[in-house]
Amino acid sequence: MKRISLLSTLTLLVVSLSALLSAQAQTPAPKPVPPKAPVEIVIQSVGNELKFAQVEVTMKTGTAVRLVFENKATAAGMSHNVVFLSDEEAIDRVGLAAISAAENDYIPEDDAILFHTPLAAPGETVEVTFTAPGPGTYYYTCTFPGHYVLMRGVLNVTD
Ligand SMILES: [Cu+2]
Repeated sequence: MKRISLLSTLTLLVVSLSALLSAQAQTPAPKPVPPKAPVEIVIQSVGNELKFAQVEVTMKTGTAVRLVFENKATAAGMSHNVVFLSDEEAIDRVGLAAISAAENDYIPEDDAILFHTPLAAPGETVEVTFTAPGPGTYYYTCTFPGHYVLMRGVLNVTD
């Protein structure tokens, strides 16, 4: 009598376990959230001038950004980059220091440098990806020798 009752308890347990397992198998797996594609921002230089076509760009804080820089120059030696800086005063300091940083593609050591593109030869397109910093006003310049004097822009990061 006792043996039968144990056997039926076991059977019941096995039945409920398999029911539970099959119920789990039928539950659809949660859809993976696709990573957000980065927002693309394009900055160009103007012909053979020392000028950015876009002198102000705006983005939301925390946004994944793919910044594309198109060097529209055709004249030899008109290489450019886009170097983002934490404050306006840093433009002159970094621009001057860059003159002696040829071995590092004119990117000097400076804490104010947030991110930068590689150096683009005339006609070349380069890019850099980054996460937009905290809300505030930032600046960008070209650090190819002498260009910082004229090539400047403002990056606005909003909440
Ligand atoms: Cu330049």
